[in-house]
Amino acid sequence: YVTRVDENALQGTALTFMDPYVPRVYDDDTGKNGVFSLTLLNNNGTFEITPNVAERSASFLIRVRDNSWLDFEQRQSVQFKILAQELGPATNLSAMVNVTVYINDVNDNTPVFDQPGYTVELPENMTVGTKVVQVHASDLDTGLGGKVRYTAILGYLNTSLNLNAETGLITVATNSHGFDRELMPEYHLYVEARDMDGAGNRAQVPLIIKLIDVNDEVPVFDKDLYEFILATDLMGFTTSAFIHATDKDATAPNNEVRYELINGNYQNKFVLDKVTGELTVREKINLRSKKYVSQRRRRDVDATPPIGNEDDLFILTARAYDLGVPVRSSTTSIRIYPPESRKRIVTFVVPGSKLDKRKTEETLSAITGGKVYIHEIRPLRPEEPGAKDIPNDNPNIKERSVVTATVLYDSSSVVDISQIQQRLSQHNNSYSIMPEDTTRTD
Ligand SMILES: [Ca+2]
Ligand SMILES: [Ca+2]
Ligand SMILES: [Ca+2]
Ligand SMILES: [Ca+2]
Repeated sequence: YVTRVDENALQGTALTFMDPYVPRVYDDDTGKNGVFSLTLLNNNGTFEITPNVAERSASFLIRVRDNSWLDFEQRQSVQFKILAQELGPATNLSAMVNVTVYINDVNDNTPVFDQPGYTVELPENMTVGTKVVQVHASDLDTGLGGKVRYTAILGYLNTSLNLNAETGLITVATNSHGFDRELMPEYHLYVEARDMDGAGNRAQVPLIIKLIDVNDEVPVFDKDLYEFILATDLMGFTTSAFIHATDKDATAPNNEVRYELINGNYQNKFVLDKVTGELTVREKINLRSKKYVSQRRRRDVDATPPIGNEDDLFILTARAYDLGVPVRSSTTSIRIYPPESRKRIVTFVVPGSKLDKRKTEETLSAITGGKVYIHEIRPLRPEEPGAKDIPNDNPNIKERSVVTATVLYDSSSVVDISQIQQRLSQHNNSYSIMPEDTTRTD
């Protein structure tokens, strides 16, 4: 007898025998001599036969009793015998027949990846085409049930990766992939494989991409401009004088910051601590010598003394650099004012949109009686508080600007009202004291 059964066939599944196999047994004896039993030999309890006892003639039925042997991946067939044994007291004749049951393969295995997980290390600045990893999964089933395709990458930034469905090769899909060591040290994704050529059973495996920090962040100073005032003894400052920059890189030495003065420190009057960023005075500052030097530098400038003591102002440029490769750096300005200075950050609302920075500084200096250093000039937005405070009935005033400046007062501030009055009288409106541009100034 020969037949086929699906693997994993459930208990009770009957074997069907097709022509020429007729599931029938008979014994031509009559009476008790025609009574016989039917048993299965050597099938490990996989099948059972009914009836167990018959007389003269019977159709038999073989059913699955225990399907643990019906695993195509273990064996392709089960072979056993049927024994028909007479039971009469005076006779002991028997017959045996071979049965071969071939097992049909069923797609009962999911693909299995070669590794429980894939972990790779890549630099955060990897570029398009960079190989991430090649995954592989196999499937025990035969035919289409064992044909594996790699069908998906799942998880955050999965669209930044390409997956070859045939080979399992994963590459970086774009230069702007978004993997950033400063945002996350590692990214957890999954790779999916399916049998039936991509339409069947699914399997997933973790893919962990660990990013290696690259020196792609520049140290950035907390401020564009640092201002310090010399103490009266000219040996230090009125406050501790630190500059500070932050480097967002994730690891050292890419985020280790050092400081240096790169401009303005004539005669090495100032010392900048390389590590802490603290600015100190090397030895007592001689202001007159600085005046002398700067007067010599600009002796062709007009003889009128500037308002305040501009000559006593030191302007340094400092650089913050990291210890990564390649080195990245940025700069900031440091202004050091003479002793007795009183400085205020003041925001002025000024008519006009194209202000001349130097002339505006002069005008604001005349009005405030201090020395004005402009940081920023920008247009006044209509919704800003200051926008409402200026009357709109003057047809000449269409645009206004916001000027942010440091106003520096030394021990003797002078406001010359007559100078302001003179500017007012030269023009019929009060706003014309501001020099809007070179053609309309004064
Ligand atoms: Ca199978
Ligand atoms: Ca399969
Ligand atoms: Ca860096
Ligand atoms: Ca980095």
